[in-house]
Amino acid sequence: MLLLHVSDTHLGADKPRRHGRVRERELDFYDVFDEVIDIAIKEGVDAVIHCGDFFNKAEPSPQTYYYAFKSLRRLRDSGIPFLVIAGQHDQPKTATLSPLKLFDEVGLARTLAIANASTSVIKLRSGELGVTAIPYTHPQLINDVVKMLRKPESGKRILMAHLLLKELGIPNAHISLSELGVMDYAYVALGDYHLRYEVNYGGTPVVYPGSTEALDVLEASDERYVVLVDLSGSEARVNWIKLNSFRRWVVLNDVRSYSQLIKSLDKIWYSMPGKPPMLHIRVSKDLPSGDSKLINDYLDSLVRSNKILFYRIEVPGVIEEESSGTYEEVSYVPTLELVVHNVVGDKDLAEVLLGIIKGCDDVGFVNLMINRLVSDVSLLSRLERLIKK
Ligand SMILES: [Mn+2]
Repeated sequence: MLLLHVSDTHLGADKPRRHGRVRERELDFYDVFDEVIDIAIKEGVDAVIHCGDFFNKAEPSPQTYYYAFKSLRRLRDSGIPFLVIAGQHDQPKTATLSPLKLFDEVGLARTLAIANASTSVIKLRSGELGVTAIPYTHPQLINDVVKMLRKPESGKRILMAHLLLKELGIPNAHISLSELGVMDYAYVALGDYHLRYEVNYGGTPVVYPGSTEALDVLEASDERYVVLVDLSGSEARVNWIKLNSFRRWVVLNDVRSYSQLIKSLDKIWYSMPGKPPMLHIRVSKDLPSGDSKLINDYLDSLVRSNKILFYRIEVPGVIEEESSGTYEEVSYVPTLELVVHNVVGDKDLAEVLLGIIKGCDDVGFVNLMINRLVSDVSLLSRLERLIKK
């Protein structure tokens, strides 16, 4: 029996959000989820198990539904069930429906746990799978929930949960491995922690695959994964599968000068796989004063030529946002109208010029626009000024 374990896909997220590139960033999350589906189909798994934060928020946009639906339909058409539990991001804040329920209703997912833990035995292609499922639960309540859990009565047993283990050594952790009682299970599939983590507890593999995209530079990693779990033998076997289509971060620490930055980046371009990366640089306190502007201008040019998606400069003590003037105003798909308006910077003049450009196969219309220009002295002198610039 083969399972593909994935978590924290955060569909609909566009983090970190940057001027003008929000849509491209959002598409990254859909791309990588689609790659996960490709892997599931290629490996011929019995089921995909998703450990929560499938969506980034409990009210996904139509676009998010569209991409989620498309990917999950491919999985269903290959006869592979999708088993999912809710993370805090999938749980509605009020007593309304979780978006995951919708996928249950149309037969694209089997939601095992949204607000309450559950135990079920699921018939899969190569046998029965017993699943104990714990959705996101407040850390103060988790021990009570765990005490009430029943083990599944038949099949290979796994535990799926969206929680933070105390063993991770981070604040707001939920529970420790011994409190969770993981030894009753052949495999423990976890979600909530966005980086890869694996520990073996008394023979039971306990695994966080990590999120499929980094939502922040602090989660940046050169590699991101899904986990192929083989439950055929008496012990679970864990295989880490590297994802390819996520967007990389380039993080440069202690940048001391403009020329040093250029040199470091030149080296990086050679080895950079995949999409244009996101760039985060931390400049040194003693950066020469003129270099700051040079760096900004250079990074702006990298954004414009699509060598990077965006950049962020961290100055000691402050986080400085990427601030490229042109990109703040140009929307994701720069239309002819936007480009002309941006270049001309004068609304009336832009309209006349657009009329001429767009009407170029309609001589009458072009003449009309030229007449408007010639008959309005101020408009004509504004055009002269623009040309001289
Ligand atoms: Mn998450």
